[in-house]
Amino acid sequence: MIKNKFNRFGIIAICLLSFGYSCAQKNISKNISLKEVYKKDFLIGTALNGRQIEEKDSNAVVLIQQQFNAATPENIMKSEVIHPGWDTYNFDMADKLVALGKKYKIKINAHALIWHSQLPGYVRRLKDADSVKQFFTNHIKTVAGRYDGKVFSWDVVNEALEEDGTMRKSIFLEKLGPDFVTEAFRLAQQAAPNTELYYNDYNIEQPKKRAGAIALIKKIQAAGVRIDGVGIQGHWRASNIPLKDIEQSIVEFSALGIKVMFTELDLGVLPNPWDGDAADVNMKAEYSAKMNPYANGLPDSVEAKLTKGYEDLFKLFLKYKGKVGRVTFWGVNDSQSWLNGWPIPGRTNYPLLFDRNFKPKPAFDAVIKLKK
Ligand code: 9MR
Repeated sequence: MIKNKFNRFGIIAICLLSFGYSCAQKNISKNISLKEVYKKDFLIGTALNGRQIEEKDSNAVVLIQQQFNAATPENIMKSEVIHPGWDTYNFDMADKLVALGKKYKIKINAHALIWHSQLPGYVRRLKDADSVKQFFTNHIKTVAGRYDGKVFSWDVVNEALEEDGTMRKSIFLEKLGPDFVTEAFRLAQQAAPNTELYYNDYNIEQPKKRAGAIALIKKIQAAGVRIDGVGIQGHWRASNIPLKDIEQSIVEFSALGIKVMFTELDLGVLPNPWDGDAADVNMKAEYSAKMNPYANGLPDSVEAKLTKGYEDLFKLFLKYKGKVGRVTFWGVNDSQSWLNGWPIPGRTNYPLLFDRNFKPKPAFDAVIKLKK
């Protein structure tokens, strides 16, 4: 009898405890929200892939609406997807993204209007300057025009610079000359008068590339063309975040009278086959188990580095909250990150604030704590 009573009591106690635990779990995601905590400081964004835009990934959908008030399409507005033939446009996914933004009150940053990468095959094969010019003009007018006022902002030109600050040797530089950046903004300004217009690139916090970006932005401004902001992508390594350069960049870019955005933030924790950080999608290296050391989980010491990295960065972003307009993570959770496949395919990386089970990581807590 006594034993039975104890059993019953024990079962009730276990139920109460687990009920409390699941409430606590819900509270983490229900009540603590990055976008709420940072709402007076800057927008908090995420990159969205196709499945997330179509709301096929229900766990992601929960986080997207709770945590973010800005979103960038990871791939579906790039020219190879949205403009697959000379006279053919595919607006299906971009329209769905705009609808998602409306539904969850998420500001959409469209990405990327003019970019040398992920171009449709027919553009890569163009030989004469006139045809390239025609594609360039039609593309900007049609795509930016369609989404004017429906998206909040555009990455008008993406990655037009080399590491030394000179212009990247792309099809646009080769066929249209160095003024193509100013021209892209001029056309975007006409097609999308109600949309903010940004220049976006990686490593532009680095002094030489930053100087190139500043020269580019000044040139656009000197031509009387509108540019509203600059996006520093922010693909860094947790163990090597260039905080001083980032701070200097916020100061120098904002002195040009434009907003500074961190547009593709992720902090890789895996060994890099080369020195330095980059985000050039054409760079690839061979897989080896040695280069994938955390396939079965992240050691506490590395997790701590990641947490500290995010804490340092957000401290800096908060210091300049009047100048920083948005901080966007390049993915909702670790499983989605491009860093699992680049520069070495098939690795397990941990660069974001939510883990593979959509649970907030210690780095999330650290970022939230800065505001408590
Ligand atoms: O995250 C994107 C990945 O899914 C694509 O395969 C890749 C292809 O070019 O592009 C990735 O996003 C890039 C972004 O559009 C521009 N900056 C660098 C990003 C990471 O490569």
